[in-house]
Amino acid sequence: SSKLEVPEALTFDDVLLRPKESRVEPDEADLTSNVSKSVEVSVPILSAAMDTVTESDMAIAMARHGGLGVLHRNMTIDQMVEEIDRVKSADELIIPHEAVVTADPEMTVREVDEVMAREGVGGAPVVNTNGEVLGIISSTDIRPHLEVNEDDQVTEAMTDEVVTADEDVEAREAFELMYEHKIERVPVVDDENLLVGLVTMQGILQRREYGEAVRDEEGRLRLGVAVSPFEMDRAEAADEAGADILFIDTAHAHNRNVIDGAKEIESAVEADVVVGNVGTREAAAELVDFADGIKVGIGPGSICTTRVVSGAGMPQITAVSQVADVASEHGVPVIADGGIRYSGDAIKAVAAGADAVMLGSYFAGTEEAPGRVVTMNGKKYKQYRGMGSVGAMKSGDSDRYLKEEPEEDDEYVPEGVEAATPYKGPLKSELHQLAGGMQSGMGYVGAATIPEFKERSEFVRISPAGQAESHAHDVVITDEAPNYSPN
Ligand code: RVP
Repeated sequence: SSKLEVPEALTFDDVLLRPKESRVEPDEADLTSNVSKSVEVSVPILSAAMDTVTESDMAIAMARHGGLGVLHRNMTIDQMVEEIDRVKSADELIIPHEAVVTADPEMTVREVDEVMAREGVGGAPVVNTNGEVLGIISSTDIRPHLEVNEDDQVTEAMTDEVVTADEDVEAREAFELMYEHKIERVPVVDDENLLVGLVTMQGILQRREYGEAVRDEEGRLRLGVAVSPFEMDRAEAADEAGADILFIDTAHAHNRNVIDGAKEIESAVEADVVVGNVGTREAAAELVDFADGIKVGIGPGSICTTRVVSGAGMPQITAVSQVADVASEHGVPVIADGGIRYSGDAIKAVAAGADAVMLGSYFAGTEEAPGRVVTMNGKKYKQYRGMGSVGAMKSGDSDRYLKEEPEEDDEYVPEGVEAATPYKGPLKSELHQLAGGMQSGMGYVGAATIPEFKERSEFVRISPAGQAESHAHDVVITDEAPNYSPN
């Protein structure tokens, strides 16, 4: 019957990139790409919105190293706002007024010394009750050999000719000021000399360390935040707190209610709105009119059992390619989400049409992922679980896989499992391997940029024999490579 004349759908292991003439050295390949219409990243890699993958620590590390973290939504709105604040203030050039440790002019030298020690800072603007900057005191001003009496008022020991900067100060200018005056910190003041914030040398040097960091117009790290299509207050709170992209986070976005909710959110917020997940052309066609990005993946995730439990899904290379066919015509970026085990999978996803990739299991074992390290049989692991697993559904108000909370465990119909993944150390080296492997792929295809690669790359279809040949075979591995483990 015609029902059995079925189309074929492919995934990562079914294809390889066809090598082509090249003048591109891998380390010169430029990975700059777009995650959504207005957010560009240095490396097109996102960490998944899962409660064992992305909280503020992960989001900070991802953005510092050129990618983007997407905060999960298994937390209260208040917690979410706090997490967003942590990311947004992590590398701020100007530490805002509320967060600056200040000294009161009435304080004694001893009191100020104690405050600075307690807060772990080396200096503090001296500010009167109106918020006016009277001077600045640093721990070097009050060392005993300077013959300052501990009971003196701070105003006697402080520097009162303060070097200040105004609100639109930039990093270079602040650096030069500090260099010229041999100082470590510069209060930022408004026209009336009221304290607005503080720039520190330490802060500037830290920012310099992360040359590829993904930042907003104000120089703050960028992040994405997962929201439900049915929770306007969460979406608005995330937007207000400074989320750069809201990810409408569903397991099946080709659903009328989801689309209506997503549209409503899109028109209420300033942030870009990425909608997902989908896996077909028709779904993409519904989203291109309003979405700033489309996320693809129905069942490819390592901890995902959707395809087995529901019988529905779409192998990821075909899913990405179908969605990208439609989205690219409308200039809407596509994110390939789930199923990526190796850097080669990531760059295959880009060849299929993705502008960026999202990974869960790859990052769940890193130091920056939430959760603690456990040891089993002498090996270190971290917990990793699907957001549709019983554990994740129970611990949050997540409605991605669930509308109403059951009372008994066995009433859940999960679409994910709870697992453990080898502990991997800091994110930085994982990201380095992933990005480096993607650049190698670009080298084999002869493409210097992501858009060029999407255009130039071609697939060959491979057999199970070809697949076996691809992996290390007929040997016993003696020294594990940092970017490869069989299975
Ligand atoms: P992976 O990188 O293969 O571990 O996949 C991560 C992705 O899996 C997530 O970004 C999400 O789209 C999907 N996911 C998360 N939870 C579940 C589930 O419980 N089924 N699936």
